Amino acid sequence: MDRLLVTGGAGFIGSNFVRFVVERTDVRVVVLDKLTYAASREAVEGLPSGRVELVVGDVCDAAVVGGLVAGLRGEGDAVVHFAAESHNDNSLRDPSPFVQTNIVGTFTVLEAVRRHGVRMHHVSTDEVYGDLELDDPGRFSEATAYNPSSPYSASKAGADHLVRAWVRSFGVRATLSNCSNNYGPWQHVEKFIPRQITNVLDGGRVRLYGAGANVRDWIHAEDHSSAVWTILEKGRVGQTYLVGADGERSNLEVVRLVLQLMGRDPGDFDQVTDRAGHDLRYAIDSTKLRTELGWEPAYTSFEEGLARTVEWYRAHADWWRPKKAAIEAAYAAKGQ
Ligand code: NAD
Ligand code: TDX
Repeated sequence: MDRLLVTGGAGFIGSNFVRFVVERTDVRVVVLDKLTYAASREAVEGLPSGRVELVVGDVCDAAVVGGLVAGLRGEGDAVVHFAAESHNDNSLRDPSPFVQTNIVGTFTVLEAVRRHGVRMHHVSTDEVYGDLELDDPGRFSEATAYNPSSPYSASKAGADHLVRAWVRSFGVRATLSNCSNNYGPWQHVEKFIPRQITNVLDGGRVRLYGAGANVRDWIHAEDHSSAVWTILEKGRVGQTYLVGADGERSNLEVVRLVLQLMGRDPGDFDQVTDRAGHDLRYAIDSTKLRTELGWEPAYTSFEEGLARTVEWYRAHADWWRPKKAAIEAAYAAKGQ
């Protein structure tokens, strides 16, 4: 690779990906990000200047996206599309920005790469497949039928369908990945793991939706980054790759582990109002990515990755604390 346009590169996973790329390669990166509430300028500043440029703009703005994509005509150039509204709970309150950014934004990127013949990688989620029963012996694979539950996951499913249609109808050179739940540095405090860690650091209470039986399949954001990089380098155009690190844990297990790692009683949490339509279980079979492209996760111990994440939040209170009070007030208003 030579030059990358990374949409949503100031968000949690996008910024981890940009850091992964500049620390390991000579690739030059342009980040296009609207800097919504979910973004962190700090996450991209501090990276080698001259290698990363931040353009503040909307991925739905065809003129801005077209202008940036027009500059990427080399064989080693690509667009990596992370930009999205990403929080399920927010999509239940107001689906509108999800439809706009996730569907219209993806359409805008597709039209630009179609016009300029540029390679694209589309970043998606395992939530497009709906959920599994707790005792289902199966996991999601590339062959699983789409069955999204929330406005967020439906908007991501719509975006995935657009990408496949643009590949087939217009010959766009795109790959797709659907990853499981990420954790790690720079994740917004609205999300499950950082919310609980920062609640403990702030002397507040840990909040579990319902009984906590819901299962998520956790992967460190750095492993998601290495998977996207592997697909950019070796993936076959038109193909979808599922990304996961065999990290299934119930929410109850995660909450108990966070409390234990932080020196608290593992039973010291509150059960709060459950999420409407709450997906029960996600689980990824990443055999295709591992066998065809030779990818392996580096974080094989969730417990160790989580312990490092706790330390990261402990050391970065200046970053998360200003966001915390408003997020907790919004959750409190919903009984969560
Ligand atoms: P995030 O909410 O932390 O970051 C999203 C970024 O996109 C932010 O920087 C935001 O400012 C930017 N953005 C939002 N709307 C925009 C717009 N209209 N124009 C330009 N930029 C805009 O999200 P994340 O958790 O880092 O997720 C990144 C991508 O990965 C998303 O596509 C998401 O669906 C996907 N994904 C996330 C997870 C997860 O566990 N978080 C798992 C699988 C896939
Ligand atoms: O306070 C909480 N208590 C709680 O029990 C919060 C915020 C969440 N939860 C539960 C809900 C979920 O079962 O924890 C689980 C994880 O919740 P989120 O962090 O909101 O993630 P999830 O809804 O699973 O979606 C995430 O993974 C897939 C990302 O936010 C998506 O962007 C990604 O596509």
